[in-house]
Amino acid sequence: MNEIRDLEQELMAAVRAAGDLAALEAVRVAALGKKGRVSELMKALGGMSAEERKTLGPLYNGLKDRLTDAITQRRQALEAAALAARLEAERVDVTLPVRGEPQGSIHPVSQVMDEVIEIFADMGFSVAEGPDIEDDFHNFAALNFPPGHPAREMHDTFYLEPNEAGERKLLRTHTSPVQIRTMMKQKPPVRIIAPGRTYRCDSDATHTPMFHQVEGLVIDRETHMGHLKGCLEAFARAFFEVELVEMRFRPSYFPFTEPSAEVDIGCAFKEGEIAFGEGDDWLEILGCGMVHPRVIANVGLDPNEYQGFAFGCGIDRLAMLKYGIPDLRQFFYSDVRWLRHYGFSALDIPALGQRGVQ
Ligand code: 2NM
Repeated sequence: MNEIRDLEQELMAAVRAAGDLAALEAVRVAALGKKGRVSELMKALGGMSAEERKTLGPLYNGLKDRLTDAITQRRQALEAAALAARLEAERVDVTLPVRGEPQGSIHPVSQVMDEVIEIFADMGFSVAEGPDIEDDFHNFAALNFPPGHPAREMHDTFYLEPNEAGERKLLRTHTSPVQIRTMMKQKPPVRIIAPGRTYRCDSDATHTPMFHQVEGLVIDRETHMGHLKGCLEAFARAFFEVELVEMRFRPSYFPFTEPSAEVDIGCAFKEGEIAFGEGDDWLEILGCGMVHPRVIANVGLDPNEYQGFAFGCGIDRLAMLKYGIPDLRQFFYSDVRWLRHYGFSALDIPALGQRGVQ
């Protein structure tokens, strides 16, 4: 009897002393495994007299049950402790900033591009893109530039070396070739804007050889100048964030539109600042017109069936106007002090939430 009690005390002490799950498992196997000490005792019952079995059986069974309970409890305690230790070790302070103070900023040209895209996306336009290196057909011929038109000449267009066939590729001088490509592969209705880089061999205080444009195009069966005016007015109100924008459509000329117009918005200059919307002055913001029937035909559509409008404006100029940046050339100096002053936070989502297209 004493031996059983001593064995129980010894095994219980071993259970309590087990410092981790592996040690506890070793204790369990040594006591209750196939060849464990308690299992061996149980096996020995078989060779005993009925009398002995009657007294020792319940004692062994009691020992086995209490030991099993003790091991289970110890295992749960060790598992809980292991989990707590892991949680402590892997603790994340969710209040810590991910990268400390944000570094760098969004360039005003990128900011304005995002704003313009968002406004037209709200009106159902999608964004189209095309190559910066173009051919004469997409950049000029399809757009109804007559041979010998001044814009084709060397001083305006950057030409690449001619290939064996004598064809010269060029850097696109506007994003209109994207419109041509879109009309040639997509059945009307077409409603796209094409933002991107454009290139002209021109450099002074108000021109850089690379600049940014966004052009828009709508082609459908009955699209007319009323749609054009409504669309541009909605854009101007959203972009300049004013309820009322006076607009003036001045007759103009582009080879690819007929009629063509340049668009001014009302403004006032006071104390060195511009107020957009109304006033005594006008600011030119974009060019536009109804797509020339010859352009429609050049992309393989029937001009008697389809018509539409297009517009184009310089992003750099829009950015200068909206954010009061005096010199265009500063855009391209990559001066971090300038960017710190004029740049935008990456989290500064285009501020059009409240005043978007209505
Ligand atoms: C402008 C002004 C007016 C224009 C026209 C086209 C196309 F491909 F449909 F013919 N794309 N962009 C356009 C029209 C561009 O920029 C001042």
